[in-house]
Amino acid sequence: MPKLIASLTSPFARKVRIVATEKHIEFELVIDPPAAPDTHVPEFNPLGKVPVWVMDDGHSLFDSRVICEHLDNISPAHPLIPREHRPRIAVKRWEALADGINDAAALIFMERKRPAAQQSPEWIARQFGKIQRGLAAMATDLGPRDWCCEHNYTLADIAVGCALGYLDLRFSGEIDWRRNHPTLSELYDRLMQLPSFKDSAP
Ligand SMILES: N[C@@H](CCC(=O)N[C@@H](CS)C(=O)NCC(=O)O)C(=O)O
Repeated sequence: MPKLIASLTSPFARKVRIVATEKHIEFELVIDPPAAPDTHVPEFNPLGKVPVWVMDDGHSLFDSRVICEHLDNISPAHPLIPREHRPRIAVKRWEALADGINDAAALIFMERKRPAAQQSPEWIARQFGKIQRGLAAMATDLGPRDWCCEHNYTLADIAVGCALGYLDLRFSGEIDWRRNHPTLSELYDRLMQLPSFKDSAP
């Protein structure tokens, strides 16, 4: 059985777990936080990041975008990335935006773990700017629709949901995305009805 090396808080790993579940692909979840001193993650991903998908022949795949595309291709269940060029690129753009919010959020989280004197408030503010602009762009692009793309549930919704969930985990009380962007709040509530989202909540 393939293995997913992950941490339980990683929004990128959550995206992969949700995709695998929607695609009915079985896997063994191996929890290995990459910042732990005894982590084995670099043995599977030279970049030392999770998620990593280890196939039955021992070949490993990273990062989450590559893994999600792989999973969408190997199972016919519930297509999550359109095959046609324009809608496909639209889904990938949503994913890039949501993942970019996660990158900025993770960087702030790590910066704040450094001794106070070594932290850069300007750099933290720069990352917050990416998150706030990213949220505004997602709300604008979603408009009044139920789902991000083509009126269907796709990888775009999964990626956005994982970013929103991660903001709740790291910045609840600091970034009020639900009040500022009610349509994103409705989208997240809709996603949290799905067992794949409920079961992977950080
Ligand atoms: N672009 C990567 C990002 C993965 C990533 O940043 N993962 C974080 C956990 S949320 C990590 O492993 N960080 C450890 C490190 O950067 O050393 C992906 O989509 O998989």
